[in-house]
Amino acid sequence: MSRRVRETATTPLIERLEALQTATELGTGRVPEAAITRAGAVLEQASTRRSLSTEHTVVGFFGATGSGKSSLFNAVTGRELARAAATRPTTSVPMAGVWQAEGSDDLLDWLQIPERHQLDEPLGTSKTGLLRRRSGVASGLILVDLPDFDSTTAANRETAERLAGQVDVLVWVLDPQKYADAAVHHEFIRPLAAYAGVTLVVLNQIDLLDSSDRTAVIESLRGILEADGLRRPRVHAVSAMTGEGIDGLREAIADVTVDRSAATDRLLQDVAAAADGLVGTAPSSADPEAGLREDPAMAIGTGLTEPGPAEQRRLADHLAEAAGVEIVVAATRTSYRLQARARTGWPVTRWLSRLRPDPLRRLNLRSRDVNPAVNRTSLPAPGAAQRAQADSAVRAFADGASKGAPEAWRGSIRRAARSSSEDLPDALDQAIASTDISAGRGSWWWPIVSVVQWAALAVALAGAGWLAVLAIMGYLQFDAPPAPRVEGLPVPTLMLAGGVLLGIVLGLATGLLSRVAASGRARAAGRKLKASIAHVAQNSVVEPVRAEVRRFNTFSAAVRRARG
Ligand SMILES: Nc1nc2c(ncn2[C@@H]2O[C@H](COP(=O)(O)OP(=O)(O)O)[C@@H](O)[C@H]2O)c(=O)[nH]1
Ligand SMILES: [Mg+2]
Repeated sequence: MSRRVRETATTPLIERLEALQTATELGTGRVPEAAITRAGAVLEQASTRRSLSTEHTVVGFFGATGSGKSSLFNAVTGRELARAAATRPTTSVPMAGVWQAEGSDDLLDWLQIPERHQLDEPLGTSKTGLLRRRSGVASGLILVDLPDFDSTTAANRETAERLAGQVDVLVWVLDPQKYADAAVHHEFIRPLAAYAGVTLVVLNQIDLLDSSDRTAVIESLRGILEADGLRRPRVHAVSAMTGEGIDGLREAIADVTVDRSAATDRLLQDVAAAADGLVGTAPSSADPEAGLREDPAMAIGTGLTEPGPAEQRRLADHLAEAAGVEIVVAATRTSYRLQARARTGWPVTRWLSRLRPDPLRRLNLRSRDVNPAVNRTSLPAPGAAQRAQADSAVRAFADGASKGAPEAWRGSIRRAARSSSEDLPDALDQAIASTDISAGRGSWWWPIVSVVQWAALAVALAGAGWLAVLAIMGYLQFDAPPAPRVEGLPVPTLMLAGGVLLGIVLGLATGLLSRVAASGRARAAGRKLKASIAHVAQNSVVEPVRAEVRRFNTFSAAVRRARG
């Protein structure tokens, strides 16, 4: 039964490890390398620890030189195994006392503890016999005496630090002289405060305190521990020398061992801390809580919203501006009007309009015979200003999309937005070149007006010719027949004046009409060009940003699950 209970009890750990795995994979290349490395180490450590023995609980004694770790080890085991000393050399190699040694070898190898003592006695005196009595089944306890955390020998410190990262239960051994030592608290207890659930605090050498001072010292220590981040810490006041309080400590150790959940609890804590590190700025092993403090809660808590149509439109508008769509639109308008005048203007003056070059042709946007797919415009190459404009539009879009995300992800979303910034100006130019803006296409009414213009000119010329013939005949003293009259006015004069007047009036009228039509053309061209630009923006900027936002959302969901 206990096995089944244990298996279901480890399921949340497996889920959270998987979540951490996912978050680590998704965060790679995004969040700081150190956090990824740390999460990777936690994943590896968890899988190793779980593959070793779940039957054993590793309890380590940590503390400063002379606090009494070795003495306490002896007192708890009831055997003089460890060398306790007032002067150096102090403990330099970790030593383990093992209850139920079977199956513990690999675990001890992994912990790199060479010195092992098999202990068959129930934990403590036969009177207490706690482990055996409580569990009913044999429970594995591995008690470890460690070198000093503040050892002057670097190798000793490293051993202690390494094992602080590996054991299932941390026991802080303090003494009345140094219990308030700032270095101990800041450098060791505080950074490991997240492990409060698997931490025991022992105030050793209590025999050195008058009974009247004890409560005050214990209260003071509790206050400091709370400030370290250990919530409602319980302090075991003991004396390794007199044996006072040792039974209570044994009982506390037996409790966590019988539970067999310490290993899992510790790993859950490791996973949560690693997940915190993944959303922090630059968590270091010296300050694993950096992530917690910097918590950019909102985006991690809820994920980001993918950029919507309004943001996309704004981006496209800015890019269109930077790409020179307005220039093309203006050219479309002018081009139409020039052509309209050339085709429908008063024939006598329409040649004048040919003196002005067609702006669309100058932009290389009128050559219909060139394959538009490979066509290039001759729009002025984007200058620094336009480039800056396009860049800032892309940046604004990325910043909007990443708002609330941790800095590292804001950077990665910005990078995604700029992933094709090299090719963006070209792509935009291409989009303009390949958009059909009806360049060079006339209007249905042009030929009609043209015919009328030519007819009017012909009538005027006929009138003028007629008048000329009459004038020449008069000059030569021929008797010319009088010109017919309408309403008292001579017909040839009417033809000349009427034809010229019609041509001019019609020219003015079509000028107005072509102005209106040109605006319509320009608007339509603007719409089409913006649609093309929007398409490019979609492929080069919006989609990459979307993908990265989705990646972040999956990442933050995984972090939430890993945090539990
Ligand atoms: N008075 C008193 N001295 C102790 C107690 N525990 C340890 N000591 C002494 O403190 C010194 C250092 O002890 P040791 O166990 O080597 O400390 P460690 O460096 O933390 O392993 C030794 O001289 C011990 O005899 C205690 O509870 N009371
Ligand atoms: Mg020692």
